Formats: sequence, structure tokens, C-alpha cells
Amino acid sequence: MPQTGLLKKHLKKINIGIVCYPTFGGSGVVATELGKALAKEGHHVHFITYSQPSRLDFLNENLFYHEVEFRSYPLFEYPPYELALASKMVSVVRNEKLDLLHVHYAIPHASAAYMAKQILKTEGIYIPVVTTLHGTDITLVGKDASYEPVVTFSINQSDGVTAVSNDLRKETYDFFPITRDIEVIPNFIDLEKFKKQKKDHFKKAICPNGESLVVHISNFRKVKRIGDVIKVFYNIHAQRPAKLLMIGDGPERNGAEQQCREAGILSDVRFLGKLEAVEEVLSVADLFLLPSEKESFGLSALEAMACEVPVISSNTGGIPELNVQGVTGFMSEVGDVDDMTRKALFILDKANLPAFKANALRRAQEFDVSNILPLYENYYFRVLHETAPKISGSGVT
Ligand code: GMT
Repeated sequence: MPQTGLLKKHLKKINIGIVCYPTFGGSGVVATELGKALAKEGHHVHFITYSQPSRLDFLNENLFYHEVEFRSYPLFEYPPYELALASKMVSVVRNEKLDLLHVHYAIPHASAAYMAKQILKTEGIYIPVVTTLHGTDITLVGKDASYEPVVTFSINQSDGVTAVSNDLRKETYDFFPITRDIEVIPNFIDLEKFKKQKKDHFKKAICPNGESLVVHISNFRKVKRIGDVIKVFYNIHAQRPAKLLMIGDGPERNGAEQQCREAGILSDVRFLGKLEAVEEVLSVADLFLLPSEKESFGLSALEAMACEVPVISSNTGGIPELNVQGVTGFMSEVGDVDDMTRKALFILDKANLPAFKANALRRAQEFDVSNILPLYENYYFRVLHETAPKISGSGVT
């Protein structure tokens, strides 16, 4: 994975537009962290989103932000965001003289980019578009008949396409009539930021009697199987003193609280909402639970591992490409809460926990931004090289 210094020296700095969802969610986090890392390397990065990305908490002279403004109008039951986004892309490419647009999450970013590209072509500008597929844009929403033709078309029309795991790449080819290559570039972590912090006072406040601390982070949607998080924790709690921290928010949050109340464990569960500095909580955690129905990568599990937290997950999607069975944690079949409980108790045993923690960190180091950023840089340069005749020629095709 790591790139040689020699190759890196020859890369010129590029002027790139990044389009993403700015909200609490994996694709937005990856896009924002990627932009920050590119800016640190000297590239100029222009974020194009409808609000400030939540992790864009960092000042750098190479970072720029362009807000997509869209008006509502009495006629619009659904304001046409995609049109406003495409218009914004056109003006940013034009005014900032961008070299490349990188859109994260196919819907509607890839199709809006296609539209922007067509408009710019009429002005003699060819803007290469790279689309990164993140997960539900393919596995859930993208497959829906109401989006599938547009998703297929805009993937095929992109100048470069990446997927965050081999499994997502395969699933894309299996389901959509894709006629182009898809490059796998896994998600990454800034280990410097996620370095385990000394937060003993925090651990003592939450677990005053030395309880095990279990954590779950997600956007609390059905696909995350929040009910299974609670069931596994209930079973752990029946066997040993433990606390559960639930980070994030979404449609399943209220149901989860009700489930905890009915199970009589609410006093040992805390819902912390959309916490930005997840590393502070993860630094004191003993176990991370991710029993999702589908997960193209599982960025939150990587964040946990970077803080030396072993993972109990389902064996689905791209998770096996991250969580190593019996080494960094365990995987069970989706919904098998009894198996997850057994394995969680094994990890939490004080004879086993230190080895799992060390292995989790070691595995996370493979996904450090210093290893993955060059893969993106090289990919951009490949796309720029391949599209060079279109960019320089007046007859854009
Ligand atoms: O679907 C989500 O949970 C949100 C989605 C996103 O775009 O924010 O997450 C997906 O992308 C993440 C970043 O690449 C991956 O780590 C998640 O595994 C993936 N989620 C699913 O596949 C369910």
C-alpha cells in the first residue's frame, strides 16, 4: 500500500473539488478527512456541500468551502437540490479553475457532476469526475428501481470510480451493468488524531466500579441493527458488570431507548448523541459492537481499532476486510446475538483483552492516512493522465 517517496516527489499539486454529504456519516467523514489530508500535502481543496462538513474543523490555507444554496418555491414540493448542486459545481470549476471533481456517494452527486460536466463542455472546459462509492448508494438506495438507471449511467460516465472495499466493488458489478473499471481504495484513519488518549478520569466517572465499557457508534438506521446492539449488551451485562455508550442519532434511537427501559438496563446505558470527538470516548472503551445487516467497510470499527478497541461485528459486506476473525475481534452471522455475546465475553476476559487490543491497533495502522492518501493521489493523476487529450483538446467529447 505505501507509496515510494520517489513517485510522490513527481506529483504536481492539484486543484480539486470535493462533493459530499456534510452530515454525521461515514462518506462525509471520509471525504472531509481526505480533503484535509490533501490540503496538508499542498493540494488546493474546495469543498462543495450544502453546509459546513462536521469534521471541517481545521484551518489551512489550501482549504476552501463553497455552500450550495437552494431556494424553496411554493411550486416545489421537493426542492431540486441536484440542480443547485450542479450549478454550484459549474461555477466553482469555472471560477477556481479546478483540475478535477471528486464526488462521494453516488446519489445524487455523480449525476449532478455529470450534468455540470456537460454544461462545462459547451464552454470548452473538460472537468474529469471521480466518483467514490461508499455503501448504501449501491447496496440499498442505488439498487432501488427509482434510482438504478441514473446510478448506472453516472457511474459509467465518471472518469474514475473507486469503491471502499472489494466487497462493494463486487456488489456493484453483480448488480449494475457497469462497463468500466472500479478501483478499490479502502477507508483510512489519521492515527495521530486517534492515538489512544489518557482519559482515566472519564473512565472512572462512567465506570466507577471497574465495569467493562462497550461502545456503539452509528447513524441509528435499520441497517445498523441497533436492536442487536442492545440484546448483546443485555447478555454481557447479565454475566459481568458493564456499561454501554451509544453515540450518534437517527430513526432507531428512540426505539433503542425503549428497548433498554423494558429490559431494565437503561441505568447502565447512555445515549450521547452526535458526538464529534468520538476518539475521546473510544480511548476508554473495551469493546466496540457493529452488528449491521450490511456494511461496505465499517469506518466506525476502524476508528475503534485505532483506539485499541477490539470489535464484535457481523460477518457481512466489507467488514471481513477489516476485522480479522479471532485476532482484532470476532465476526458472527448477521443477527446471531448469542454467538456475538459468547465472543464478546471471551474478549472481555482480562486474560484475553490485552492481546485483542494490541492486535486491533496493529491492524488499524495498516489503514493509516499515510498509507492510503497516496493511493488517492496516484489515482487522480492516472485519471488526469487518461483524460489529458480531452482536457487539452478543444473538441471535448
Ligand atoms: O450507510 C451508512 O451507514 C452511511 C454511509 C455514508 O455514506 O455515510 O456509510 C457507508 O460508507 C462508510 C464510509 O465509506 C462505510 O464505512 C460504511 O460501511 C458504509 N455503510 C454501509 O455500507 C451501511
